[in-house]
Amino acid sequence: MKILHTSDWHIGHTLYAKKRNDEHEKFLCWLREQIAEREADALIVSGDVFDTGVPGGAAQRLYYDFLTSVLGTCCRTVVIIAGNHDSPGLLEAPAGVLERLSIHIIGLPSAPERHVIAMRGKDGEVGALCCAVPYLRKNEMVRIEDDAVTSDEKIAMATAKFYSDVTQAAISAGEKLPIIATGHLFVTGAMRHDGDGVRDLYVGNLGQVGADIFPKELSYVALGHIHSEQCAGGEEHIRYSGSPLPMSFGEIGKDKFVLEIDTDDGMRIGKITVPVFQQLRAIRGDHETIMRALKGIADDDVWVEVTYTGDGICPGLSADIHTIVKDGKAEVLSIRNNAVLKRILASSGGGETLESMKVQDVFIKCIENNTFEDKHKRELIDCFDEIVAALEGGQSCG
Ligand SMILES: [Mn+2]
Repeated sequence: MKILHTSDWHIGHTLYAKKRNDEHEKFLCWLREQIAEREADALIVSGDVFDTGVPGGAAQRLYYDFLTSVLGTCCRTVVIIAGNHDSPGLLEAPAGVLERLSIHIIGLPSAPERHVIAMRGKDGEVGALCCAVPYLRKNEMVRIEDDAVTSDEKIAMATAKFYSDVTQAAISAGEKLPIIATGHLFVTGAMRHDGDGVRDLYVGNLGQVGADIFPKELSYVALGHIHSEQCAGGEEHIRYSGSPLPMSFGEIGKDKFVLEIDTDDGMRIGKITVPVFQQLRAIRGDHETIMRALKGIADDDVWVEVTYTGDGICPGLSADIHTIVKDGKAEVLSIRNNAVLKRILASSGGGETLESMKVQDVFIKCIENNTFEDKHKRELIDCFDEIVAALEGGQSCG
């Protein structure tokens, strides 16, 4: 059997204020072509289908149009799990209808056997089993009454137990078939980079687990949550497909993939490079550098992020930038003036520069310069983290 693994579509995502529906439409059209050309038997989407728990009509339309288009291909099974950005309820609402079409939606954890999905090959026979495990929220997990372990350890133990139970259910359902699991979580050691839009700051939600929580009977683990393609815990068969679109300007130049797993060829894993559907460009420098770079790309169909790093405050920066690009195709989505922020930092003392600090550190510095009680400081920092997470996701928490 040939299975395609993808995740973190984030349909409905915006880059600054720019909607990305065109890119998603192109990606889904391309994905459908890949399914047909490669004669894939199954498709697994490992969470974060939508960017928010309340996706708009256009975003949902893209999703359902895609599912409809897949029905006309050789792909006989589609498995979709909810990620931390998805509303499990919204995703599962049409599950009954979609199941009739062999499109399986798993939003919430339930009885282990309900997570086992048969995937059929071209001959119509079951060729592999999928243990479809969605993003697991702490409050949905088994309570472990043991004060000797921390809350994070309890979540990791409950997660491991859930994977073990579902894998056992698969083993009893069909002997000797390859078993493929899904997951939407952070496996220890996974690589991230700034601004990749991955929320890992959720208070009261799943933190991280070791790759050793996945039972050894699993032939492949199709993971979502991390936006760059990589294997987890050094295991080739435990993999993140990564998001198909760059989630921020920080990901410029990084290849994006959909993974192809062949169960008949020793679980061979192939990487299919996703085309770039929208050119992005980040420009940093002083006034002259920025103007020169913008002049060079003004007529290109490109979205630009500008960061001014010169010494002067440069009050006319925005106006100058808009004059240069106003008649071209290039669109400047963001202008950040670091000089203004540098001044604020300098006035608060200390030798830090903005470049060397994380967003959260800057906020903590502001908090420290005020007289708050400790417990209020903690609350404010938590709230701030939540806002940052929401902004990185492009929407409010959901
Ligand atoms: Mn994601």
